[in-house]
Amino acid sequence: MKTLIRLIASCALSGVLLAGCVTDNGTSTASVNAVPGLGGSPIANGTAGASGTVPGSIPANASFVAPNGNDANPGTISQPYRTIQKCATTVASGSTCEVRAGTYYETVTPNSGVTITSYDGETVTVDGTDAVTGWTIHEGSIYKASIAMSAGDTNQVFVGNEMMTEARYPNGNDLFHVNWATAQAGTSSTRLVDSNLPNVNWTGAKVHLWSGTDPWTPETGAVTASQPGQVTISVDTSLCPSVCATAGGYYYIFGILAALDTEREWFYDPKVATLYFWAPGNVDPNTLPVRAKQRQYAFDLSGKSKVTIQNINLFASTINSNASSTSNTIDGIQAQYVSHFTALPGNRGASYWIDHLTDTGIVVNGRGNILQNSTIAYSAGNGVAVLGADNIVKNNLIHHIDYIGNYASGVALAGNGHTIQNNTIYDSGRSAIFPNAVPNEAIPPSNNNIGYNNLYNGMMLSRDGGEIYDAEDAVTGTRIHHNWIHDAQSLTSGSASDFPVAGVYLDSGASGFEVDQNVVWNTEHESIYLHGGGVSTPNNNHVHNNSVPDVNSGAYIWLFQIPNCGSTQVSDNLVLVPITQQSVKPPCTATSNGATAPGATEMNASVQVGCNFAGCSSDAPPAIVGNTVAASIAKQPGPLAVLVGQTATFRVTGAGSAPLAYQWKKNGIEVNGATSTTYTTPPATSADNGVVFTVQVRNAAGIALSAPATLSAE
Ligand SMILES: [Ca+2]
Repeated sequence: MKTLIRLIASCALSGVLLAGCVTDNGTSTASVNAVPGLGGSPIANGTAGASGTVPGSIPANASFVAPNGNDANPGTISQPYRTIQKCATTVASGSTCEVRAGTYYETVTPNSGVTITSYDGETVTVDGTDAVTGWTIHEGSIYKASIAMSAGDTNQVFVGNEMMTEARYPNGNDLFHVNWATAQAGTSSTRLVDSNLPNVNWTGAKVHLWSGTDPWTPETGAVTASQPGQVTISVDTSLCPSVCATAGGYYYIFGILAALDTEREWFYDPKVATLYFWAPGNVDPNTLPVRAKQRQYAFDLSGKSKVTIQNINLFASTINSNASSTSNTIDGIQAQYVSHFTALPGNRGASYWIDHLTDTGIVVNGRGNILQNSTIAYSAGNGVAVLGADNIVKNNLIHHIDYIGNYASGVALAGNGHTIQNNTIYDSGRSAIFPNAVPNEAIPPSNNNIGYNNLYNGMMLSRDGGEIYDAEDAVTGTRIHHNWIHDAQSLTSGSASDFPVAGVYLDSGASGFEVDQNVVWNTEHESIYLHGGGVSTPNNNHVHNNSVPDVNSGAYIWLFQIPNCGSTQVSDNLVLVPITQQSVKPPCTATSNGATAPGATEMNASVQVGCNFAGCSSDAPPAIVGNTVAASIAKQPGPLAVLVGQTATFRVTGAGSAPLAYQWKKNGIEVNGATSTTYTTPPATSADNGVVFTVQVRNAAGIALSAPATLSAE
């Protein structure tokens, strides 16, 4: 490690090409030396769907679909079908549906063996929404429209492609920087006390809690009575005090017209089939492209085999499959807002922390299916649900997922024999990857290959979890290897702030995993955590040849409450903070770990980590020089919205060896005297709306620039 002096921190964000940096547009300084134990470069060259349609190459057995077509047509290029469904259920196995540019509002259930692709690279979108029209004034700036939507909790309203907010208290639009209300003294498991609560009758509303002594999941309940400054709630209390309404805990209220009090908010009343909406800018929504989600699936491959879906965009809808789906290929899709729900559980009595693990995101079920070269963004639940056996999820970009914050994940991985490789997964409410036995507890997630993924900004809305997390499963042959795992940081401090927010977390006796050749940094608490949970079966985990370029006091490998090590070994890990064994008697084997240990010897700069198209790259691991770690950004400053006349305080969490120096910048220009971890602006003027702040963090070994944080001032 002593040869590593050049900086490799913050490549993607610095705006300055440093040695070892590869930018999103594919330019590279190409001066990366092998960096034992740290390296690996996200390679950015080209766009998703590189293996897709070759322009001008039309198979002889192709039929055509176009927005100006007609399903009574023969499906030729001059007389195309109108719907993808007509084509995909008319043509024989082995045929191709070439879809012309346009947006299609349907759920397609194709014949087996059919390929569905965009024609000649044209832009094709299958959209789960329908237009909402016929708005009349309800009251003030609130309009209403008659529409039949779901009576459940999956409704979603857009203006164009922009998601609106289901009316709530307190107001806030950001899915991850949630504007929580805080319960006050007097709160109990069945009563929320808050003197800030607006004095309206909340009876009949829903309440969403992130609260308790160990709030590893949120949960949703009902408001059954309302008084000034407090409400009575009906919610599952079986996990109290871990997950439970309590003073200091967080909550918001929604699902009631009384919460609709600002622009962008909507409320749907299924009893009268009416949608209420306060449009952005207080305008008449008849002048806007208001859309409501009406279909869960763009494609349903249940029971289908050998279907290929290629180079198609999805909006507000996803792709489903079931245990009988085999050998299907999903390639080069761009999917936004794949799944949405608001209540945990959706069905009262279900286990809310594992709700929607199998029915959200792109559902890859059955056997021998492939999802590749695709981008999947924005989901309340999973990015991808993998079930069944022997499926492949590779070279995908998955981000802004699990904004509900339960166990739904970037990739929720049930079953066995799957390969999850070269994916970039960032900005997740809890885990990036969750190998798990749900829903079939009899099938542990064995023989899964989780490698070469770039996983970061996980655990944003959770506690007591990790970027890769498993609980209780006894597996064989599952390997977690050659991944970058970094910046797992809860966005909101509060109860249980000192609980694990880890890189790899094998919980409650999870056993049989091999964890090797990973590079783990800037995780909030614990880098790799083996929690035996007092389970007496052998722990049998093998943690070796990982590198942890992190000097934070919490950046250790932790073995806790393991009464039976079995074959567990922790060896050859490059760590700067000593490994901790606690309530492990006798201690498990731990040899050759430290600043001179071999570490992730195979992670040199030629190793591709994450996916390989625009948007896949991230900050690279910070350099280690001797025992010094270069500066980096552990927690990025978030966007802030204030009223004109108010100040705004931006915050960053830097990492690396002390001392760290900070310099905030406004639109790229240094702000005089703004040199700490926080920066408070002067009172905002309307001219400050849209101003971008960044912060540079520096130490003797390196320099890092944060992602931009925008100030909104209205
Ligand atoms: Ca509101």
